[in-house]
Amino acid sequence: MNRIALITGATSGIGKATAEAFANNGIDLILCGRRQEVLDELKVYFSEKVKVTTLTFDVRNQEDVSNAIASLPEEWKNIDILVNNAGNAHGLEPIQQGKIEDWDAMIDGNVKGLLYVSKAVMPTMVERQTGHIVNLSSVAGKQTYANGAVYCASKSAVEAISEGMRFDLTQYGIKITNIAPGAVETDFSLVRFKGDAERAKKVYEGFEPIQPEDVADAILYAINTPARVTIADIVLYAKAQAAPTVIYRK
Ligand code: 8X3
Repeated sequence: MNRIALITGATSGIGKATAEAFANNGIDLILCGRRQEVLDELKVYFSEKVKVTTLTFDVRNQEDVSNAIASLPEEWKNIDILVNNAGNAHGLEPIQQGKIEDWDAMIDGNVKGLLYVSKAVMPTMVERQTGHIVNLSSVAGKQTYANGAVYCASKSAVEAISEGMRFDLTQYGIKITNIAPGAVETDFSLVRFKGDAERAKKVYEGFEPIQPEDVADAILYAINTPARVTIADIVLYAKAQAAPTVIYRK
């Protein structure tokens, strides 16, 4: 029987690339996102390889998260792999100029959203004494940078939650993997800069950024190790990147 993975933020970027990598490895998919039409397209596309179902919710809405996951039919309930990928950056400015709505979006999505989804999935993993939770953190969670206080704080929280989950869930045979990517070329910067495509483009100019497929590859490695091995933490930098804000451009 195929393993079952639930992926949040599956409609684009790292989430979508992870879905592709999992489908190519015969892992059935529960694709979660906010855009129903994109989820429907992906369902058709991945169904050629594996079984696929979709759930439409915003991770920030606890009731929707809990209802959606509870609505899964019996054959989808035994989730083997949870990929907590949904998350975004909103704004890049000194903290005194930060916008409350941006702070709320980052804390609610990157931190509380991850908790809401995990809350709905962990009990069955504990009951079954097996499972693997992959949390998408960031190098921003390991090192704070100027103008990024709240985004970095939200990803620091993910780091702490990954560690905490490992303390609490290891005894139930559940593996926790924390993945911290650096500069990945997705719509991350477009969202951070609120649709300013010019500014977003500049982030990835003059060097070769990580591609979503590279992160998916790391996730695939982590979930395919022998049962005796837990990959606790993976940090990925672009080759030209030495720290979150140190990138050697040509
Ligand atoms: C995204 C990576 O370095 O832009 O999480 O914060 S960075």
